[in-house]
Amino acid sequence: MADFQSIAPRDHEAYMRFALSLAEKSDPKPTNFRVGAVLVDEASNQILSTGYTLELPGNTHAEQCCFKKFSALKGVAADDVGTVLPESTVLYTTIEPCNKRSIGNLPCTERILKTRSAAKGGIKTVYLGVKEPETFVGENKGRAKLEEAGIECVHVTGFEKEILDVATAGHPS
Ligand code: HJL
Ligand code: ZN
Repeated sequence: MADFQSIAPRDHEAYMRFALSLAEKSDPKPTNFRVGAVLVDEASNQILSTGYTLELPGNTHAEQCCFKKFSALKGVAADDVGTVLPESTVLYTTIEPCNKRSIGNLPCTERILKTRSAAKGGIKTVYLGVKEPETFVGENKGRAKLEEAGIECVHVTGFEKEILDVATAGHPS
């Protein structure tokens, strides 16, 4: 992704707003949330990758799309994305990473943890805009699981209503 960008280093609100603008690109569906995510190298303030729900073919999540696009860019297998992420990589996501998925899909929490077990690099901090509503899986333990494993999770406040409005567009009212 281009080096130039207008978001100031560690401007978490601006990055969250950018993630929200990505979520808006996702097709509304009653069966999932519309989420946006951005991978950033916090040391260089470079955007490494972006993603939104269902951006890539299949039943893809925003965070999953971020990882998959970055691994493709770097020419490594999707499972090995942690080996090419800088040590200072952080993830912005409008909704906290999922911990439970329909059969055959790895939860994004697992994907994030796997980046840390790679030889170098990996996600060190997750900035999230809102806790996942209990609509689909009951209480999501994604954040708790990440924190238990030593990944810092920071709630960027102030966007909850907008994030949920975007996330649930297409749900029955
Ligand atoms: C996050 C996404 C997305 C969700 N959460 N963080 N990013 N779609 O891109 C969480 C929700 C699951 C449902 C259905 N959504 O998507 O709990 O079918 O979408 O595996 O539980 O699971 P599947
Ligand atoms: Zn997910």
